[in-house]
Amino acid sequence: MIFDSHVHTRFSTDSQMFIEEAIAKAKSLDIGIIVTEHMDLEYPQPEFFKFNLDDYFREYDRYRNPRLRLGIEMGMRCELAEKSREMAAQYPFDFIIGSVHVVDKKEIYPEAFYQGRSKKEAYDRYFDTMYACVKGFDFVDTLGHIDYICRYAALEDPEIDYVDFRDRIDPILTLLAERGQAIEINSRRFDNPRAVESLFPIYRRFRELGGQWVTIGSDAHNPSDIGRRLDKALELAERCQLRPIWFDKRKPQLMK
Ligand code: HSO
Ligand code: ZN
Ligand code: ZN
Ligand code: ZN
Repeated sequence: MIFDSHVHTRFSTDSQMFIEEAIAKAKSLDIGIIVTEHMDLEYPQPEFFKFNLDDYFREYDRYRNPRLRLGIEMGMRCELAEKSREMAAQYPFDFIIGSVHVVDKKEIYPEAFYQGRSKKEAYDRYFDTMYACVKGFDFVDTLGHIDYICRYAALEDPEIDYVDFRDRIDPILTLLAERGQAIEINSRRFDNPRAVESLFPIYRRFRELGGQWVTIGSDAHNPSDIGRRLDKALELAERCQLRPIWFDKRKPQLMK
């Protein structure tokens, strides 16, 4: 079965989706989903991207079944690694995504982050931060959306050209591969064929460096995005000979 392993419902402060809506949509597509609510500790706006984990498991436990698993998307900051590790151990997550949303205490949005920096400077800083985070967050199951920075960059060409950043990307991929961690293929930008093509050399390199596993997620914040463009993500995995997996009780499960 295909799993959409990146879905945000109402415990995420930026989603209004009811879990029942997510379940209905997944059922209509005949796919499984993993709910992965946002938890960004010490976010620049402290009230954003947090939720109560006791409430989460109390309210959603009854929806848990073989096609619906409960996870989390942790915003990674290297100084939060130990606190995050404890959180991961304290709750019965099926799956943990580690994502970089914040660099140098700033959201990676044009106004906050670029400030006169060139694309090369800004993206280098993003990847250096990602490497430091991946080092500390050795317990996460997958690295979320490596191309997150492309979403909001106010650049004519926001894509990551692998050859321009290989010295920074390779250490990240090597570390994940060595530890047997997965990397996510996030399909959110996959309506744009340029986005898919520019990511191809990165995932192919992951395979070359010994990486084996990918998780697949739409990053849906509303029902209509659930499962969207997962076919393109699966196609990319196939081209790179990476195996799509999902997680149950923190254990990798082969898709199909
Ligand atoms: N809502 C965006 C940005 C975000 N920032 C998440 C922090 N956490 C990603 O879905
Ligand atoms: Zn979000
Ligand atoms: Zn994210
Ligand atoms: Zn997300």
